[in-house]
Amino acid sequence: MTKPFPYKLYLVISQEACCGRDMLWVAEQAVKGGVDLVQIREKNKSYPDFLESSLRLKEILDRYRVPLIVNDNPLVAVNCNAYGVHVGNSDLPPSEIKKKWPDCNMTGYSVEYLEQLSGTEIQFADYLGVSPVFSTPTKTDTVTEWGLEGIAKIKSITDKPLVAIGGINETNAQEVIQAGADCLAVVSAICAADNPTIAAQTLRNLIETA
Ligand code: TZP
Ligand code: MG
Repeated sequence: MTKPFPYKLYLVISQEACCGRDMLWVAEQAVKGGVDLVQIREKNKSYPDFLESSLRLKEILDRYRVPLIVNDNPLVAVNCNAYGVHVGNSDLPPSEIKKKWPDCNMTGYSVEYLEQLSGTEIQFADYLGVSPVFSTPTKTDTVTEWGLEGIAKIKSITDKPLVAIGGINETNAQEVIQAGADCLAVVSAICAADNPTIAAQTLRNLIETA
């Protein structure tokens, strides 16, 4: 069964991606511009630091009623009362998350291989990350570069909401939506923008007029 997925612009944020600026400030500016879902993705933090950053971020997002998703770590997600968790092939699979954490509202699952679509795990995911759509310096340990054709292909196989990620910016946002993505996820297009509010507004407009 597929739950409604009303989100259009998904910010994936880490302190490192924010070019020396406070991640909490960047997140708040982005939400003011139209980001409607936020994922905290901290690959190098200890558990206590990851949890502390997540708690702080959640406090801000709660003010705007924007849900928080935690990357990789269901324990952090549970302990900061996040809305959900996002996992990939090297993490706890969605079926296990649903078993261990039945109250989890949303489990995102990265699709990196076509074979995943014939496996059993995708049925336990609430959305699929099409990862990456385009190659990106933000994440270099990627497998398939799906491209626009990849989005269309995945769309023809599953009715799960598709979140496109990887190399998405103002120049390609509309074609990614037109190819079948339900939501765009970005790191650098917002975290590295001089003005994260304007960057988010611009992307949001492009999505809505695609
Ligand atoms: N997963 C697939 S690509 C990516 C992640 C986390 C990074 C996307 O970063 P950017 O800067 O939006 O290309
Ligand atoms: Mg992961």
